[in-house]
Amino acid sequence: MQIHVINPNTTASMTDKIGACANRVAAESTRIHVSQPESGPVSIESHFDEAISAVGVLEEIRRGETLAMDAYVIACFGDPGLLAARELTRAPVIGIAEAGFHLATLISTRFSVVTTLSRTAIIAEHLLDQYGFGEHCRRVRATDLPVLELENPAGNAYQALLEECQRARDEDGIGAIVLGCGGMADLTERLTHDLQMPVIEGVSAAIKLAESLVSLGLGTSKHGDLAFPRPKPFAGRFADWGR
Ligand code: 5HY
Repeated sequence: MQIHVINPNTTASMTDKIGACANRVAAESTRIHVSQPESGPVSIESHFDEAISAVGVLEEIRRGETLAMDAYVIACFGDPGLLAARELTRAPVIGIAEAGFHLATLISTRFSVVTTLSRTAIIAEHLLDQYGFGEHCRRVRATDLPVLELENPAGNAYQALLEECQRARDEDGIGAIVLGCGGMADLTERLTHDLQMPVIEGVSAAIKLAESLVSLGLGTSKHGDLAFPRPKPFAGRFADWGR
């Protein structure tokens, strides 16, 4: 089984970290391909960043389709371009936010999300409502860490994240925590140990969900809104995207 993991931002160290996490949890028979768009923001921290990164995600899906991938993972907590990506393939496409939410509701009645900047918390709240998990999530908390602070080994990102998770554990009446950034993929075990509470990060969750769907022969439905886009000419820089 071949799974294409896409880091929608253009920071290679974060792409490597996400790839290492995916390889750590993937089944023996699963082959992980990891990539990032050639163009786009080094980190995704706003609606604007998301909109631009979504085009990069679609470029990577189009490339993956030429390599016959069995599934795709969008490894940014805003799940940028998720539905558009599903239109381009029969393979399952899993966003790490949606995957994290699904697993959290399987092991806890209520969970909280701990993410990066407070300005991106609203994006997670929109996704919770869009996916129908609003009732299950008690709170989306922000550490106000810029995304790339997670790439700074000398920084105090871990301590800031741990303290916000401790507040969530002690104040929100929850049974689990979902980490709100692909760049937190390598912190799960340590946080789980230090918090003594289930901590879920989306990259691992998405890999296991993708493997389950593929092994069940389930892919993106082509009936209804996720059918392939209707063929039409595209102008300008997207001219070769026309079908
Ligand atoms: C992410 N940004 O997972 C999101 C996190 C966020 O570049 N990778 C990013 O803050 O929404």
